[in-house]
Amino acid sequence: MPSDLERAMETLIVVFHRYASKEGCSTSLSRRELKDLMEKELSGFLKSQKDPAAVDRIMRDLDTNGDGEVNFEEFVSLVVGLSIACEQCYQVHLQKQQQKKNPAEM
Ligand SMILES: [Ca+2]
Repeated sequence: MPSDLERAMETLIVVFHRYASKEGCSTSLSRRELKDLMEKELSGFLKSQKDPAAVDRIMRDLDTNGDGEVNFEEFVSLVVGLSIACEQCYQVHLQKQQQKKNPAEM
């Protein structure tokens, strides 16, 4: 049985390849594949990114080797960045819960 973390890593790989295999090179995301992935898989996190230029900006930021596509390594940096932002929100959430439990200590 894979652990939660192992399953999360497997999911990252499977989701990346599901979108990367749609057109062109099957081991990297084109702009259209990246847009599709962000709209379908990150819609909750990127709700505010209605701006069409946002995809181009994210694409440019992620494409560190400058080949116009986003490979797995470049994709993972997006996931890591979002995960760090989420973890910070989670810490704030935990602190608020703590404050509710022990208001006198704060
Ligand atoms: Ca690239």
